[in-house]
Amino acid sequence: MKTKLCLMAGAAIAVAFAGGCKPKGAQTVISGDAASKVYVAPGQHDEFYSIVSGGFNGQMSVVGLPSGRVLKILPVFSVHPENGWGFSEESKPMLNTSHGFIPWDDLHHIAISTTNAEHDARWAFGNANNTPRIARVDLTTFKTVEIIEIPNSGGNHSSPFITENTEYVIAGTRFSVPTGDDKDRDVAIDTYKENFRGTISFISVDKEHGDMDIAFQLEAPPFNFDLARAGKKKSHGWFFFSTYNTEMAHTLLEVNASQKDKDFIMAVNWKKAEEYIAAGKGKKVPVKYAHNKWDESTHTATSSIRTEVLSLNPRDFKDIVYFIPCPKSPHGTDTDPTGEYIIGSGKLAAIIPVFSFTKMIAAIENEDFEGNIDGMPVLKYESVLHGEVEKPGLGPLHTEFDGKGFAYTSMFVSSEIVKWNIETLEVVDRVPTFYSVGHLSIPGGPTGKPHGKYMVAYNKITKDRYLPTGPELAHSAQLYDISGDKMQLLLDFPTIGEPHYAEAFPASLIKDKQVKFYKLEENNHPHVLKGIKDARVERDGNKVHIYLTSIRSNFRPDNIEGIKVGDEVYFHMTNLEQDWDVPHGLAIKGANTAELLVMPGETATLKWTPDRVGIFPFYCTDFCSALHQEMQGYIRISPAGSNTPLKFSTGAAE
Ligand code: RUQ
Ligand code: CUA
Repeated sequence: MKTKLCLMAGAAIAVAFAGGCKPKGAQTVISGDAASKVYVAPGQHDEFYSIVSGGFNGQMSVVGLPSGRVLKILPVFSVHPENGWGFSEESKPMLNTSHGFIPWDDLHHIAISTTNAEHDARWAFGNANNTPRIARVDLTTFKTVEIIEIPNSGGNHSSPFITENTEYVIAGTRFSVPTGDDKDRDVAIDTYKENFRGTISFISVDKEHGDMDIAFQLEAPPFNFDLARAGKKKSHGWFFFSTYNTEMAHTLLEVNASQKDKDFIMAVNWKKAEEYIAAGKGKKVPVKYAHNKWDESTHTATSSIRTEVLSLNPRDFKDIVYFIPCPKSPHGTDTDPTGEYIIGSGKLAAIIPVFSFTKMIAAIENEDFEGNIDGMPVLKYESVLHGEVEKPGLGPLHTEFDGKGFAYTSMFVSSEIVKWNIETLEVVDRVPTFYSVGHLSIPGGPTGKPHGKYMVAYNKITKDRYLPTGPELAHSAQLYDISGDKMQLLLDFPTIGEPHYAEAFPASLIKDKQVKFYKLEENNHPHVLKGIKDARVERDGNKVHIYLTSIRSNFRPDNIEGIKVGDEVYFHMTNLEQDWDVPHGLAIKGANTAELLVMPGETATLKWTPDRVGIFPFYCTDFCSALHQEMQGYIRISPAGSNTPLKFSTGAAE
């Protein structure tokens, strides 16, 4: 995405602003008090958690602010050798899809759960862009606990965004695609306008437990849906989607999707859609998608395939969808903390339009329309407009808010952040970023109650900011103090993967709610061991189950014989520890998989098919005590068909 976005401005802008990605005066000096503002003394905690998308590495990282320290990398649409995620038998189903096991995706956006439009930080949601999925991470365990695949979608970029009480997580398709059965989908690409469809999925979230379910899908014209934001407070009940390629081009979009002067923000009255669904107006359509859930009690994921989705065509109901003209190929669309203003950031536009929710409602009531798309009204730009921010800079992408009446917009092409007054639309400050900035993140920034104080810019191009590391350089995050009138750059830190969006919230919301260990008596894994006396080995045909315990600092059993080449060996390891921060690892020579890293009170399974005769050591990978290096064992592998008797020693029984 790096250099491509820089060029995306199309021929005209590319010529006019070539080289515009690197601002002048790039070596700006940081004043002396900056260091003390980000200094978190040894033993002290950061004030905010920030959950940062990993982009093409498929993970989320957890970063403390203001220090910029990375606290954790958590696998979402990725495998993670560090803890065996996607390698253990229990976690593999989390990455199942209707296409089979997919261990990677491109994660762009984070949504932190809210109640009354304020962060409650119970869950973090993330999108898979490539093979459309939405994940939910539990913020008491920092574990991915649910992944739902999105049918009838291609390029799940306009997601996940949430409504103010986390009633719904939405997923809008970036690439429209033909839907329906095989013959409906096997069409010529140049029949795009007739046969391709956009879809917006509304995924309900259970209030208590967070479980997701696709409540309904809205059909939409075959535009590209880029980003979205829910209305809040006065605009609660509405959702706003930015669209581009309303030209409906299917080739050379760089030019062909930049023809029109204005694209649209699609406003959706989802409360209305909900009413129609409740009244039975949805139509069941056959689809195929996976729904994967992690069960905290069995420490195991299950995957089921669903075959139906409820679809609603807003063309049949004249009061669900309205289009607001918006210049020009808008990327971000953002709603301010009051819910009154809707900001569209046209990548190729010279101004930033700010729309008024109140005016939109009036325009709808007065039928102040300039046309329609498939029968769905297009509102008049002037009727909905609150005003335009003049000369903001070049290439506006995303806007965040500080809760004090100001908006901050990232300018990709001119590499700067512009601060402006939401009421008066006056630009009050601007600072350079190093370099081309994508998303911004202010703690609480997208909610009804921003915490202000800091802003992080996630930049696409790093150039000379860090020690070089070969052809690919670390992406950069830059932390600004926004507590005063002027934005002040404080810190520059490298990121994991390519962050797109991030959300930050006060650490106090979750830090005392962290799960410290899993209670052994509540472990319902079918292969759990409740004590070392149960440690054993059992053969079942060519399958061998090794029931293993780990506790500082031994494995039971630790000497195992009678296993043969060609056997399928399952290590079911239960970590018997009941104390915070004492995982044990398990690694076996020659196993074609990652290690296991088993949390206290948890059971996990590693599968191994030994391919040769010999003695195979296994050991604990996590330095768990002074006798960690003693935490080891041996397995003897005999030739296939040999009759070495099954034998194991647990220390207890002998
Ligand atoms: S994107 S840099 Cu959110 Cu994928 Cu805007
Ligand atoms: Cu257990 Cu090292």
